[in-house]
Amino acid sequence: MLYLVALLSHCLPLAMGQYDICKSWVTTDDGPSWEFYACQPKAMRMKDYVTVRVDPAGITCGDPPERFCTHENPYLCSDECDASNPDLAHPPKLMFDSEDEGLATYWQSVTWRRYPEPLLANITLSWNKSIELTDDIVITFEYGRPTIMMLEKSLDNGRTWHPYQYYADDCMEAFSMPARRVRDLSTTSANRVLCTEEYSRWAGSKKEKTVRFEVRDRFAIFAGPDLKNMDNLYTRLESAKGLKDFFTVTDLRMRLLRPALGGTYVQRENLYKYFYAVSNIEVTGRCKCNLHANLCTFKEGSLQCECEHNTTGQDCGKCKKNFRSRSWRAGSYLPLPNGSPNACAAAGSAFGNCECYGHSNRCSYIDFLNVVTCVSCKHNTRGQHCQHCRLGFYRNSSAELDDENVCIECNCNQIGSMHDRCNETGYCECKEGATGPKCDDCLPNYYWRQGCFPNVCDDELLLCQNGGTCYQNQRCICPVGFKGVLCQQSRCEADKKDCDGASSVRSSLGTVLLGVLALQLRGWGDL
Ligand SMILES: *[C@@H]1O[C@H](CO)[C@@H](O)[C@H](O)[C@H]1NC(C)=O
Ligand SMILES: *[C@@H]1O[C@H](CO)[C@@H](O)[C@H](O)[C@H]1NC(C)=O
Ligand SMILES: *[C@@H]1O[C@H](CO)[C@@H](O)[C@H](O)[C@H]1NC(C)=O
Ligand SMILES: *[C@@H]1O[C@H](CO)[C@@H](O)[C@H](O)[C@H]1NC(C)=O
Ligand SMILES: *[C@@H]1O[C@H](CO)[C@@H](O)[C@H](O)[C@H]1NC(C)=O
Ligand SMILES: [Ca+2]
Repeated sequence: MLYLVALLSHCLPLAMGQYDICKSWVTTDDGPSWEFYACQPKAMRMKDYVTVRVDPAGITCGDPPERFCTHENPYLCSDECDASNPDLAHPPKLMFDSEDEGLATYWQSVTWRRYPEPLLANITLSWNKSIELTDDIVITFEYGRPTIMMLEKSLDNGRTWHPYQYYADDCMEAFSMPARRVRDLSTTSANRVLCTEEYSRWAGSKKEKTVRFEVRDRFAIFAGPDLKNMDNLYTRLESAKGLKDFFTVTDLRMRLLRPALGGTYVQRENLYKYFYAVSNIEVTGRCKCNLHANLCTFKEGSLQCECEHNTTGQDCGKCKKNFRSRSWRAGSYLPLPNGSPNACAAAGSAFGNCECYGHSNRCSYIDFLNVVTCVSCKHNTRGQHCQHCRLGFYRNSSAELDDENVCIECNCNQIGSMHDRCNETGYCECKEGATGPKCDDCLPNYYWRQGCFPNVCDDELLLCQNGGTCYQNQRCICPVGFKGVLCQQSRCEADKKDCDGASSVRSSLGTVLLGVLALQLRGWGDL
């Protein structure tokens, strides 16, 4: 186990002294006891804990070995990339090493020999842990910065991705977006995703090497140019919707879309000078521990918060077992300067022994029953301990009693079911003819029309008579001269005026019986 915090804190620019202890032993009038505070780990160099993936396969240069040249020396293509020779290889890990000797080591892509097919590469960084950025992301390119690239982020370990920033020498042309600068954002737009031209223009490959995602400039909107007023930033992070999440990531992806062109158009006769080379990716941030931990350690290949306040989980995102008498809450930066720990409390610590499985924060004593009961059970629970599901909900058998998803809505079909309650496995009680767990299907020989109705006709038992045809099991379409549910009745018999005198009596005993049967079937009057 590696305690990273002390190791790295001295080299970080953003020294925020606040919120660095989770508890202290204090003496009060009632004697000594622990006092708890909102707390967070120190910022760290996150590149030390990252896993990287470069796509597509074969985009890294050197397999097979290949020559390349630089924009400064376009006709001296004597440099070589050879994956099998450690001195000439440029694997992805060289984006994260420390370059103590001052010599740049870098990942390099193949050259753009397939021009005009675009030269595309994705560099995906994953931490398997939510991280809150505390300083700029700085990507250093050797031999020139891409003319078009994009930064994306994920908050759910790479399941979904969102644009973070667009970079192009011409934002309108590349992304149909106006060019903006982070410095020009305001308090209401601090988390806007924008396109910037500041890092993509050609300035000579030695001069301007870095591409930034400006975290400090965005913080400065609230905390002032030198980040002196961190209190204001922390207040905003608590109150402005989505602002904290904007600076939180589990993964980052650089989508390299067009390499440096040396300030001019692509020269087809010399494609060996177009490629990507990244020597460093600096990501500074802290583990997100929901203000319940001040240490974050690297265990079994992943960062983990050392949770306090009787919380647990990778991000201290839940209460420990037996500490669930109120629902879990993140700690808060407010009120300043120490914030609120919002610690989890032991079952039984509040009121006698009233466990509410985390579905209620409040217990109440009912005098005439002499019981303590949970008040306002949330998450669709009910009962003295919020241990039952509300009517219309059933118990999720794969969830524990203290899970927010413990009660699932019955979701009975309003028309097909008797009521909106269901049994323990989620089955609703169906009206006649309806079936299925939610009563949204019909039994055989029934058809659905605002509920299930028995078939009037089918092609086996309930035949339409006298040459009538069965329409969708719902009615017989009768030939001229016949009517009735099963066309069993001659119009002559029913109404002598319909008769031209030439019709004969066709009704047989069988059709009369079928007619009676059909009339008795529920729903016939609807037709
Ligand atoms: C890069 O990732 C994006 C999704 O973020 C994907 O659509 C694209 O195909 C990937 N490109 C390469 C070259 O793998
Ligand atoms: C991610 O972290 C969790 C919790 O520490 C761990 O259980 C899981 O194995 C990790 N996954 C990977 C792919 O490292
Ligand atoms: C967490 O639980 C322990 C053990 O019961 C207790 O001593 C401690 O005070 C609790 N901490 C908090 C923040 O509630
Ligand atoms: C049941 O609970 C599990 C565990 O919390 C959850 O993953 C799942 O989504 C829940 N099922 C439904 C239908 O809500
Ligand atoms: C719920 O109802 C369905 C359908 O009637 C039945 O199969 C199931 O066994 C019932 N479950 C329980 C727990 O009663
Ligand atoms: Ca390097």
